[in-house]
Amino acid sequence: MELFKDEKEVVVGADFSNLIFVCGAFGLCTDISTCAVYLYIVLNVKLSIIVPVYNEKNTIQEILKRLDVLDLGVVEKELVIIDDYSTDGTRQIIEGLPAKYKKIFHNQNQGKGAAIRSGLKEASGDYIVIQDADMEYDPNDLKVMVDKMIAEKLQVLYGSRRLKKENVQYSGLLYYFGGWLLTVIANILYGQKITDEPTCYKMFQANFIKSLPLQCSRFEFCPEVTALSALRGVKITEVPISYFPRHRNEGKKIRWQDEFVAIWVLLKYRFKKI
Ligand SMILES: Nc1nc2c(ncn2[C@@H]2O[C@H](COP(=O)(O)OP(=O)(O)O)[C@@H](O)[C@H]2O)c(=O)[nH]1
Ligand SMILES: [Mg+2]
Repeated sequence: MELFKDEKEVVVGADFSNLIFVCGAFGLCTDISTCAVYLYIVLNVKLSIIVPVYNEKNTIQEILKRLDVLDLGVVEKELVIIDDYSTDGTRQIIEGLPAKYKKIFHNQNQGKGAAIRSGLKEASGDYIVIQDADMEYDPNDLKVMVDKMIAEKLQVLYGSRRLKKENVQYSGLLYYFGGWLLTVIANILYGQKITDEPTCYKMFQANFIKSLPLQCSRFEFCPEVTALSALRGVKITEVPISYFPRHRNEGKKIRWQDEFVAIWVLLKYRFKKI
């Protein structure tokens, strides 16, 4: 009975998409007890958004504002911010944030992958996604992603920049070609059918990603998590997402050398015993 009381409150106070979601839940149920269990699951889901940050004083406040107003409906959200020893004033901004954010401070710069691994230890959500501290991605896409994760009981879901035809801008030809090449290599080596391997928006069931033996420290988080997921038998699903690329002079830190590291990581895991 408690469940139905909760459900009523959610429907009354929810936006239209929540209503559809909850009605969808009813539609899937064959009997009242399955329905109660389904609703219980949906109403207790939390998404942890891990934000690795390094020297992003121009964008950190704006991206956090966008994440604050992001409405995930019945899904609760948790923000885990990792400052990777920023030296441009970003650290002081993060120190001054209210306690509702989970904050982690590295005492030396270790790289995006190391920051994500620190974030994973603190994340308490059922689902986990990575959000860069720049403005290249639109947090509103996270709602579509988490709803799909739940509805289709996925373990891994990538947001693909290539699947959205309106995304015509790229940070540069090298970035575009580099991303394409990594995608092709991942598909060939791991039998995937994805269109955007190095996307930042990678969402996981928390238990799944926490069980992976991640070792990355820098940008090789992406190829490592793709390789390890595939080796666990996951066929990665994608949804189209928006993309607003930034350039080197706007703070983009990934460099062409990182492309070779990423290729090496994809090759290494394919032929390594883990
Ligand atoms: N923790 C941490 N994050 C980093 C580091 N370098 C870059 N980042 C973060 O990683 C994200 C992505 O960086 P970016 O240069 O835009 O490369 P992208 O992966 O192509 O988007 C941003 O949020 C950066 O602040 C680093 O050394 N440590
Ligand atoms: Mg970025």
